[in-house]
Amino acid sequence: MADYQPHPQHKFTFGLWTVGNPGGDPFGKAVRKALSPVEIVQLLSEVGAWGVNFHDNDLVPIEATPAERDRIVKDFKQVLNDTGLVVPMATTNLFYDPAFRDGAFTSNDPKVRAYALHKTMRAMDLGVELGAQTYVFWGGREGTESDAGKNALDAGKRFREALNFLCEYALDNQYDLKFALEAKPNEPRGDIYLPTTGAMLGFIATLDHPEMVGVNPEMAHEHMAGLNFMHAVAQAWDAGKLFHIDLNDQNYARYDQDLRFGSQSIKQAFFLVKFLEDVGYAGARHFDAHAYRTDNLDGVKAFAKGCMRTYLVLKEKAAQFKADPEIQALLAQINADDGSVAQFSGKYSADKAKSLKAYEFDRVALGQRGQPYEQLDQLTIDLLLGVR
Ligand code: DIG
Ligand code: MN
Ligand code: MN
Repeated sequence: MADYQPHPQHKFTFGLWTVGNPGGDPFGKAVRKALSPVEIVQLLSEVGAWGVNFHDNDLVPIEATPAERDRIVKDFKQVLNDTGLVVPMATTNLFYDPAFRDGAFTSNDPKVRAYALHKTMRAMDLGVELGAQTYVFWGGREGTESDAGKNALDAGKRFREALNFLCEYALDNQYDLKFALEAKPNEPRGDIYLPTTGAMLGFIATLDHPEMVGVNPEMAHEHMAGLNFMHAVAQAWDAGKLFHIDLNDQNYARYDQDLRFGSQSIKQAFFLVKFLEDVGYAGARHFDAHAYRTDNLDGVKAFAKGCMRTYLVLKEKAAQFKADPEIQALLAQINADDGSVAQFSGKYSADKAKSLKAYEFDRVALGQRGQPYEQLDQLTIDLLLGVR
């Protein structure tokens, strides 16, 4: 039995805004003292995280003077040095300030669109200065509450123009940065453009530098859209675009809950961890989540430890699944192939099509082949419940 203790090789990361979340919500004010970035890094070091991520204004307040910025960055670098934590990812807050209330890159106001580029370039500089190699774009305000006022085609063109510009900025400055686009279907009321990971994958293909751009799927956001998170991640992986991942948990079809990883949808979390471990995903396991509003600082630490512990428990369950003889025997039976149609697989040829069209199938027999999924799924449940 493993000890489920996090180690750097697990690459567990948290954003400053996650364990630093003071517990405010749309219907209640903060319940916990605000922690400084230095205090947050010290907390993450204490619980065993490998890295810390940030939005520009999580670290440097939007009103900070250049001198204040420099001091904050200096103190942050010092605590990173003291604790050994790294900064794998950075991102821009293009959603909190009122300037972005009609969007940032997709705003109808060209001055806001220009300001969003200005702010993002400076935030990229900060992220690179602190070692980030992945840059996330989450368009929290890139959407509409009424489609009367914004042309969806213009919005897509504006977003594309902004990303093309920023890819060129990264190239021009020899930044070793990969961009990761994060989808979300809606905010409390509005509809966000490019609402799912699948939509983002389609959009990336329209960019000038698609090779620089991937996705940052988030479990809560795909669940909000009623989707299977592991399937979205598998599509991203298949496309070579899984550049980052946001792990948390979420009831289906609810507003973004950003719950502790594995606290709600244990089976979905298992199949996600199994997928990442099966394919050898080597990126950061980023927990974009926060503690219950009911908890104080000890609860925040328990939250962070719980995210990592559950990942490691499920990683062990995935290894048990692979080693379980009964499960593996069922999988062999399920995937049995008598080779009788092997000549039809693979690339097209006119001869292949001709002989396949002429081939005599026993359709009735095809329909009589059942699959033992009930038995297999119960074995999976037994595994997850710890009775196997
Ligand atoms: C919301 O899930 C978004 C923001 O927290 C942030 O921009 C991004 C980074 O993971 N996730
Ligand atoms: Mn979220
Ligand atoms: Mn996220």
